[in-house]
Amino acid sequence: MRILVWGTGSTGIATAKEMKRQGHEVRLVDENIPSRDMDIPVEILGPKHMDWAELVIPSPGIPRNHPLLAKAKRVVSEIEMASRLLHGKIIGVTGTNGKTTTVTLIHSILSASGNDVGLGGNISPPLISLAEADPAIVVAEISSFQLEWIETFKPFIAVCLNLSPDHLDRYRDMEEYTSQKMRIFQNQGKDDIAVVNDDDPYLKDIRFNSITAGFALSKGERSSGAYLKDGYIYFYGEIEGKGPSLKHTKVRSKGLIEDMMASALVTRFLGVSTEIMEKVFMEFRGIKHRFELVAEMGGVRFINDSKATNVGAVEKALAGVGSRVVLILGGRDKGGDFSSMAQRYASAIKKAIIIGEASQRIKKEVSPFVDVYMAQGMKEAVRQAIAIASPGETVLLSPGCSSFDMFKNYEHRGDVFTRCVTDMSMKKN
Ligand code: UMA
Repeated sequence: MRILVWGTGSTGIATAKEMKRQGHEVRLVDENIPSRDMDIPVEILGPKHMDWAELVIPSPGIPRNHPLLAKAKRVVSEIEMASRLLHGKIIGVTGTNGKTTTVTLIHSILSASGNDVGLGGNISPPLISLAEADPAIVVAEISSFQLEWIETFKPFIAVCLNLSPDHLDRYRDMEEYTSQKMRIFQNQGKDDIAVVNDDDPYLKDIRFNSITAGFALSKGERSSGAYLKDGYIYFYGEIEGKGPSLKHTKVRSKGLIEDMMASALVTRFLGVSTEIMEKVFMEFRGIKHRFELVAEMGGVRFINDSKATNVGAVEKALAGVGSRVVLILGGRDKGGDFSSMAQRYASAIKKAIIIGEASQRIKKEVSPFVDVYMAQGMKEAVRQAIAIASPGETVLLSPGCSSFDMFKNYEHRGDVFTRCVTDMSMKKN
């Protein structure tokens, strides 16, 4: 088949390689000239490519309404192609926040219990790069972008962790964003399993054709599920029993508890013992750039939550922090509502230090409720935060925006924050 692979990021490269390995005629295109050396020839995309291609596989970053996609004969996403090549069971995890933590936990629990298990998707590497190894179980982090062009993609267990406004620069409104996310369940049959967060207002009333399991802080009304009691996860329904303790985990936040409940529920369905789950939870130290404790200086904790690229994630971080906070936020606007967040957490936020392209809008929304300082960049933001924070308080980078106005990506933003904190702490000592 003549396949056009669009995008020279990690998805495009992995897809082009796999499609060639499968014997297809492949052309790799991009609208921009790649800034690094490529081992596959790249062409600059034009309308002629759409005439040539029988199938187009766009990378997740290409907007669905791109005018050139309208000229394609057929479009499918990379995860669709990957799922056709993978023969093992797919566990797909989506949601606005906590996806990476949850897939990491599920993968660790399944590995610790001796399964042949692969990990990929939005977390990287792209799902399609697992096709060659073809593990017995694949744990896949799935974004709404990746779900846009699926046809038959069907996880055996599909999870939606939560929904809050995100990517509103790409989707018309929350309804459109939600409907893309719900596509993870659309091809599931009655023997498949849907796992949802019953404490989430967008998810609690959703019903599916598949076996549906809910997780929530208290016992729900689904046919099966998980809840929290006396520091333990309990399961009910066909998987009933006492689950792992969460009393001795090293990191704690509301979001992490939910991620652990979802991971426990998924792995319980796969028959993993409580002891293995508990061991993995106890040893878990958090993931880089996701509520990561990077330093403690003069009684002040510094947390790098650079992956919080939407306001829902900022709220989750604030809910879990457990102290007053000097909050560094801002970047490229993704259309979130900073005003409700600031109102809700006004007493917890000592000062909001705002950086980046969206700073004027954020200032307007936040300043009626909390004190604001406008910083020129990360260095100034960290310097101010150190000057403002008192012992027992936390400096939290949780931007609620994407990073592309000032940084290469959220990892780069988190690294710059961490470096500024470390440099300034060294100067202080
Ligand atoms: N491009 C165009 N035209 C466009 C837009 C982009 O030609 O209109 C080209 C760019 O020039 C570039 C390429 O497309 O060469 C980039 O494609 P991409 O942004 O999809 O980059 P990948 O490296 O393939 O990364 C993607 C995911 N990126 C996005 O969803 C934006 C990565 O998620 C994911 O890790 C990777 O695939 C592997 O699966 C990142 C992300 O931000 C981390 N995801 C969002 C999130 O988590 O909120 C959904």
